[in-house]
Amino acid sequence: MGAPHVQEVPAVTTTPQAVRRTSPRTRRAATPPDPARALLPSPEPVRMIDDQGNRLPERADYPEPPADALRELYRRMVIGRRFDVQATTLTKQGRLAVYPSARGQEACQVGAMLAVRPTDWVFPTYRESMALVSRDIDPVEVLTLLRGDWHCGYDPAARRTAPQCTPLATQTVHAAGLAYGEAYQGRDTVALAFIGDGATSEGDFHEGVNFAAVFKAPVVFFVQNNRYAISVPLSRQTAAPSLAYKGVGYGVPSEQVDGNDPVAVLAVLNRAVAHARAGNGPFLVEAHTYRMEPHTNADDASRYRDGAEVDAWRDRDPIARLAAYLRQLGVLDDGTEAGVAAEAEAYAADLRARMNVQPTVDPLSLFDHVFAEPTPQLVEQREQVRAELAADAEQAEDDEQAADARGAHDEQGAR
Ligand SMILES: Cc1ncc(C[n+]2csc(CCOP(=O)(O)OP(=O)(O)O)c2C)c(N)n1
Repeated sequence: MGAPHVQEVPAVTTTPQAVRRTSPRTRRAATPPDPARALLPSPEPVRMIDDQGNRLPERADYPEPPADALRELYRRMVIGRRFDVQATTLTKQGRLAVYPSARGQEACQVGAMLAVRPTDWVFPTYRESMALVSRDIDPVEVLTLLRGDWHCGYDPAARRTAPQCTPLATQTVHAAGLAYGEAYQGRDTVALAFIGDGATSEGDFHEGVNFAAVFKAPVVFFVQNNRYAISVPLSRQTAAPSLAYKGVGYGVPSEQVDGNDPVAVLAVLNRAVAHARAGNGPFLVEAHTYRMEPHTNADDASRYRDGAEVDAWRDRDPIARLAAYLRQLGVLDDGTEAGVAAEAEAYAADLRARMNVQPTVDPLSLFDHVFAEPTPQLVEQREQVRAELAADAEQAEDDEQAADARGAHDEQGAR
């Protein structure tokens, strides 16, 4: 998809002095500053365009990303959605074992990838296939795990992208550790960890955030609150007014953003990444969004939510909102929109063609790369599988010879 645009923005200053807006009178009163104030998210999710794509009043704290970055965001969101639809179709054709769709979450998935540098590390969950293709990872490599062929289809070290994590929240601990290590070695790498609303109830999430805060690890914890953890609604997940408060408790500056407003998502994440890169420690962002599709192709979402709710979110579609705004800016017209749509179709056609080729996989490779030093149990299991495969192959050869012999006999009889 071409090189992602990287925008440099100032870091968030979290010193109490910087956030205190005091009149001369209150300054004289010398009220001790409240350090917690600097950590608090905005009372309402940050929005920069409304549901119809009209610009809202500018905010001094979040500079709007430049128009070329927004156009690139749009292009990648359109391709990302087409990829997502194609992947869902591949499950129906038996080409993918399972696919968790990110439809409706395009602003978050793609915005996050435009906010980080190629040298930063990304820690995705099973939901982030769209984000990974937006990071220019080959879509077939991205889907290798979900096809069940291999632990991970891309090289995590080369792509600076951890394998997609299915155990909830474990990636937050990995991100904290990696970010700490990078900073310790004097590098300005940022780690961005994706996390779902449900997974913020997991112990690992809290341990990861706490570790990053205490050791000032440059991590951006990016919570995509898509309102459901499979069938469990947000109301059963937290009583907090925003998941962003979960960062505040650990001393992490936090923000909440309209996750279907692509302009705001990119602006907020740009700032969060700049904050972490500048050595100020972690930052937590909660994006309010919605999972338009079932949890995976194996789920029936109509059993726990009604169609009216889904329809209401359809009206806040992030791609339509951004397209409307870009038209107002004068950087999108019918021609460019058609060009992007054609590019997305070609992308899906190429993915389809390559996913329709049956892969050849060595069953014994299942045991590779699980541990640097395989455990005795793994060595034993590997040997067991090897022996079974060898016995199967021998049996198949015997069967073939017997069939040949029968064939030759029948032929003689017929003469
Ligand atoms: C430790 C652990 N517990 C339970 C599960 C089963 N599980 C898979 S996805 C999921 C829901 C997660 O919801 P959320 O964190 O909101 O992310 P989303 O799927 O909505 O992106 C659960 C409970 C798991 N994968 N790992």
